Amino acid sequence: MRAYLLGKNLVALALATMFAGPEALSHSKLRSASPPPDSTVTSALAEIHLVFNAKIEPALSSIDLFPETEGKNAATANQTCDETSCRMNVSKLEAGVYRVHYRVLSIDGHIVEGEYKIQREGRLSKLNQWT
Ligand SMILES: [Cu+2]
Repeated sequence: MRAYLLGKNLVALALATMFAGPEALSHSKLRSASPPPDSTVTSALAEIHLVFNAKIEPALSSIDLFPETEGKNAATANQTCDETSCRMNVSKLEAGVYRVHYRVLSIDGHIVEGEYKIQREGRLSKLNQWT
């Protein structure tokens, strides 16, 4: 009897998943970010920390930090994700604009990807303001 009920529940869940549409289950979104989008940071910036509103798969989630116009990672070392957040160590960021890019596997099976910019203050950024 119990096994029968369990099986029935699983069938109900499978059907709900099939017909509920992609947004019905929890879909991880960026809840908070440090440093925040479009912020100016100093060379003392030591860490990027992204927190998501729903569970992610740590092994299949990552952060990248790209210089604005390059696809080359500025800092890949010492990156860790847990079930709701990712952290990346940063050291001695040169002046310029950077893209913080994240790609995480949401618990509902969707890849959630996004990007925002930060600027490291310095001589280069002042030159950019004049152009
Ligand atoms: Cu989703």
